[in-house]
Amino acid sequence: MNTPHPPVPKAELHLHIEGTLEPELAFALAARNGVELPYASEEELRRAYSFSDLQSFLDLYYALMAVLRTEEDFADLANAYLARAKEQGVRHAEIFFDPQAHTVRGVPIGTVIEGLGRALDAAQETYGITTRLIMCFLRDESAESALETFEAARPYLDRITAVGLDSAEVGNPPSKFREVYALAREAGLKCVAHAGEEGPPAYVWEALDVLGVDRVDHGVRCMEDADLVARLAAEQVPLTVCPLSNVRLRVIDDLADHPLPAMLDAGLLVTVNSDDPAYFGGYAHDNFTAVRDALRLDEETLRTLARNSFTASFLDEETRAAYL
Ligand code: ES4
Ligand code: ZN
Repeated sequence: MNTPHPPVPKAELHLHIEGTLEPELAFALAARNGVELPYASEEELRRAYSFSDLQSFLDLYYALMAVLRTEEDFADLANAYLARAKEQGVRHAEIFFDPQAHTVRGVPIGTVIEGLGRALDAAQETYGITTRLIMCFLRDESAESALETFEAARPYLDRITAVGLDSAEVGNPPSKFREVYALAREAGLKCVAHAGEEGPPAYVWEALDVLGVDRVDHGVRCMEDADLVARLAAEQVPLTVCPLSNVRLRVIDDLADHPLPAMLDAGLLVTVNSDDPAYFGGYAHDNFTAVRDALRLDEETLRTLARNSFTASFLDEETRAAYL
């Protein structure tokens, strides 16, 4: 296809690797591993991608992971993502993974990290993409389970840049994970957390004040609290906003009503990301294009968003400067 405007170079900072599992790869891995999927075809599976809220998505997201079993599966998953990311202008990707979603099925954490690591180690050479890994705790699991997961990951911490917090937000506030975040910080890791997606502004405050996060994932509901917006703007805490995700999970009714422009106007350090692109209808550049069209963003705003993505990254200063 002829591309008159190549996608702007950008960093992807909010991307669940399990959320890049496309139906085609899901069926291929199911066949390879002898796993039965409750869908007759890729088309039938795609028809299930109609979500009413975060939980309805998570149910399918966790169910499809049954096909991920071996190191090779995780390497294939990450390579498929990186190939698409390259086409979308992604030069740097900070990638979430959910170890508990795999260990609960009997897949060792080492299999997950070594498999993803194998693909990521080759990414610079193969795709021209630098990468980081962010290990997420499932907030609807217990604090003890998060602590056990962190201890199981200790031998692999040299492969991990940050810890994160995801899954069902409401009823599972950041403060539940105070202890494991303190351990992660002691071990020299950066900290991020999903907050203010479906949950209230109070959860964003907790992510900042109790967990000490370096970035907030989503954070769109901060706009309901002027004091919180002032704090986030003053400290230039990055927010990794995921526009197509917000629409598909009904966090926002319509992309044309997305608070992204208001967030930029408020002086927030906002980035645009794809979250679970296989499920939400688009990768990084698709999200840029969608907000450009729905919100009539000009070229300068798009350049600001691309620049913010590198500014908000966990790259070392020298590498970041080379991108900016
Ligand atoms: C997620 Cl969109 C979203 N929100 C919270 N947790 C998640 N895990 C994967 N996608
Ligand atoms: Zn997410």
